[in-house]
Amino acid sequence: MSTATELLTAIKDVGTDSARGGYSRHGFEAPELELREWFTAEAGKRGLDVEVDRNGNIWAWWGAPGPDALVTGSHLDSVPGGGAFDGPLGVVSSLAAVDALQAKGFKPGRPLALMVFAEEEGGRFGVPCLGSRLLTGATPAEAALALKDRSGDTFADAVKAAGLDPSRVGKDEEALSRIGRFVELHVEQGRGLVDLDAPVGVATSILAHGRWRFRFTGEGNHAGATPMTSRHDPMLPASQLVLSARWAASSVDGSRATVGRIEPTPGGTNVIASTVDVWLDARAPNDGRTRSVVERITAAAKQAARDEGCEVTVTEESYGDAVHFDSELRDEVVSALGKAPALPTGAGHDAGILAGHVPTAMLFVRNPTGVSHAPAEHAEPADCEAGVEALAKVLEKLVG
Ligand code: HGY
Ligand code: MN
Ligand code: MN
Repeated sequence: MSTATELLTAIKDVGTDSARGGYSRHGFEAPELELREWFTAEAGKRGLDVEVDRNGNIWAWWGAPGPDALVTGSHLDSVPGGGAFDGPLGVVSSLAAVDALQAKGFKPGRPLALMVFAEEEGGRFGVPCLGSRLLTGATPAEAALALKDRSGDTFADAVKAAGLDPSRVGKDEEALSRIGRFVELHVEQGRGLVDLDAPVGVATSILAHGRWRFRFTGEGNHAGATPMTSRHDPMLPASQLVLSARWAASSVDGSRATVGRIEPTPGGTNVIASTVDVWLDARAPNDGRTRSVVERITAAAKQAARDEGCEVTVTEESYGDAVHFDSELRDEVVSALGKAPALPTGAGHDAGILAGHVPTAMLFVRNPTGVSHAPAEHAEPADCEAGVEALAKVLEKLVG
């Protein structure tokens, strides 16, 4: 029997990133593949039957696979320089919850599976929740297979290297039909539970959120030989985009807009860039507000491009509307816990993708600082164990 903290400790050295700090465990790269093998071995130790679906999502079955299963799980991939808990806490907690239930001789009354979703962060191929989006058909196979990482490898290359058949990637009706209800445990990404003084909470909703790539094209030239009056420098409208993200989001209640990634080409210190790619992450409580924030930012970026004599193209790389979790399941989860606060999240999850197909709930574990997507992300061992206890209670109630 293992605790969540013991299981996290077992993988603490996998995918550490000495340059960025924290972890870089990108989908289907060596560290994440190592974690997949680790999870498969841990599931086998617990007598779970493991299979990998056509999209690279792992299913570990307690008992025979079957319809109307209760499924729980999360992801093992990380953002670049991410924390130790975002994703893995949900995965290790599902293993530890199985330990707790097996230790008391519990036997599921219906099929129960633990899942590890592929490429949840979109840290390698740019589309978040890619494994659950493919499973549900939210992302078409051909679009996914053509996605490229920074080194030019495609998602097709990655799944093939992981031993999967790219020609089978795509909506998986049969697998999806097995899921009766889905519950994901996740470290909270925010301070809601700190403010509520509770170790565990239940999710109410997820912000609408999307990612857009802006490509600014100007005139590459020499940094020293080009007079300031003769430039078409794409870095200027790119900079305007960054600044407008801040004021546009600050002017729309509850919204967030972030630029965390800018890639100039060619990227020389003494070179005026020819193009600059900028990725915008924008989120808000509903579709209308999200679109309004992105429209304001886009208008400012296009005006700045015109002023600098540059071109700009905008590509929507992913979008998901706001998610409101199934209230009946949420109430069942809260009643299984006796009492637990319900709170929203600004972070996206595979549970948000599945929520459009099956009743879905999320459990959050307190994060003392609220920091996430950074090495400082943390959850106290006692709160992690409270999360395992809560998940075990929910599983027992829902599959008993
Ligand atoms: O970006 C998100 O909100 C999630 O962590 N993938
Ligand atoms: Mn994340
Ligand atoms: Mn996550």
